[in-house]
Amino acid sequence: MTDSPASSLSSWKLSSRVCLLLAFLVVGACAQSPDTEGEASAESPAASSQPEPYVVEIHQADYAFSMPGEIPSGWITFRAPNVGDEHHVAVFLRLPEGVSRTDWHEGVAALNATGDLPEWWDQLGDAGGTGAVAPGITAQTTINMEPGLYGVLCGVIAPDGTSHWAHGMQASF
Ligand SMILES: [Cu+2]
Repeated sequence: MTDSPASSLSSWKLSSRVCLLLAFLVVGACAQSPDTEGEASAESPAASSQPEPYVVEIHQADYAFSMPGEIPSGWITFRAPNVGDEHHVAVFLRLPEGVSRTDWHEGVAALNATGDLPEWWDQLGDAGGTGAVAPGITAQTTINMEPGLYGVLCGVIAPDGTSHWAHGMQASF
């Protein structure tokens, strides 16, 4: 026996911390399972073998989104740096059946011009998005995206009293 009681105690503390860390990782994995079980059970026998999520960058400026127009379905991590001088948010809205991306952009333009909502506006589906972030901050969220078309809006109000989307902060994918 070469270990002193003190070093045995410190190695016990270390291993208990490792166990605590592993417990957090297991809890984290379990917390995701209700959403992932459909596809994960067929392809991914263990959490450690799952591929990294597909990452999409959404640059938020005053007043425009810069992001890809095509994104795969499935688990997507959206990273949204705010490179502007005002707060920004990226809200994803799933377009209803029969509404094209052109319809979306024309509908938002008409809303800005007249205040009239397009007839399909109440059929838009909430599809998540990133929270409001201050200038210089990056928001990040991971969402299981269903196949389909999506509109993106920033609804923050500019100093002139109109929405950021009315200033052009809208996109689609
Ligand atoms: Cu904005």
